[in-house]
Amino acid sequence: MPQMVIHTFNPKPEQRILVTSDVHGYGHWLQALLVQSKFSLDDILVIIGDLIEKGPDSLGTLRQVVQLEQQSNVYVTMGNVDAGRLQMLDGNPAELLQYTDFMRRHWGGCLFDQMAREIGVPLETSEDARRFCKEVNRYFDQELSFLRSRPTILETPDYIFVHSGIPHERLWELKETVAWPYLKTDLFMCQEYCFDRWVIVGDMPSTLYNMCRHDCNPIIDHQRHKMSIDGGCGLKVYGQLNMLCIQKGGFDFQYYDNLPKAVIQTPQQPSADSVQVTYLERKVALIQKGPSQSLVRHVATGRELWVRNSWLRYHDGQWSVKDDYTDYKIGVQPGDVVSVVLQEDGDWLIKKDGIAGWYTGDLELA
Ligand SMILES: [Mn+2]
Repeated sequence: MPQMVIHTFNPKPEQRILVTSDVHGYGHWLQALLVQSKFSLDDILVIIGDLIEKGPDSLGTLRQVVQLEQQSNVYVTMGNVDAGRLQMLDGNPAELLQYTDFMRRHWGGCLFDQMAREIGVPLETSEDARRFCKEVNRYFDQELSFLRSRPTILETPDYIFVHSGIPHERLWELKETVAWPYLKTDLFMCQEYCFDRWVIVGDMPSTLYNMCRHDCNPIIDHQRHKMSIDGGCGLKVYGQLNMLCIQKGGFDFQYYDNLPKAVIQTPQQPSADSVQVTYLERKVALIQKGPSQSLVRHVATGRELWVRNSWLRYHDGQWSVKDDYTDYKIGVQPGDVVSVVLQEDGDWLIKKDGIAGWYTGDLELA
């Protein structure tokens, strides 16, 4: 069980603090975002956990961050996924094998898969898995020691950085407890506690809090002093890697995604009202089936929306959406440069300023 560890640092007054989280194997996005935000030795960089899994290169990303962290101005905390993989290496090899197999089928691979290939150990049988667990610590000592030594919490006089959340600010009471509740907590932004210092978390894509549309931008709660910055990098087709910039007590942010860019040709007014259904509460009731879209009622909220039929699933007498869905129509002007997420029945799902929605006009791919 990972133990709660707190590290402290003191930024200089006026020093810029850049904060990102949940890189999930997208090291090349992190690199692009560091260039985009002009990160230098004058700044501080904080990465709030979940470096690996789901993206294309977990091992490469881990190594990239190991290198980066050798700079004295870079701080990296533990994420639940990072901690989960470390626990698997110390646990039952059969479980590790089962997990690797699952990740190969659903995500095209994982950290263990990459590591096994690099050592040249197959990872197919329980005998292989036992051998892998023995060899892996020796071969990947630098990477795994780095991951094992990540703190749970980073604190400064004004900020607390933690992967998923904390129940209150009395950090001394949390010391030497099990770290799990702070690496994985439910809906931290909905929890009532108000903090004096700002608490900044990742872990859950911020869009999952939004009832109306796909919004990947950080959520800033000025009343409770907390902020959720996970842009859904690697987890959402419309996701992005967010970089929060803290300077002189103010907040600003940038993001990176590598979606194709396009120029808007036709103006479109935004929807006055819209609904987002996410995988957290995906059940819907069918009201009216149409040829390409159907009218449904979202079971959790009672709100009605039209859903494209290709997003609808029927299983065991229950309708649901296969993935996050919104009926939001995005507001755009000719000349706007947008990211193109996907095309469906001649309509586009596009993203502008971190918010994704449907567009029925013409666009020109850049
Ligand atoms: Mn996480």
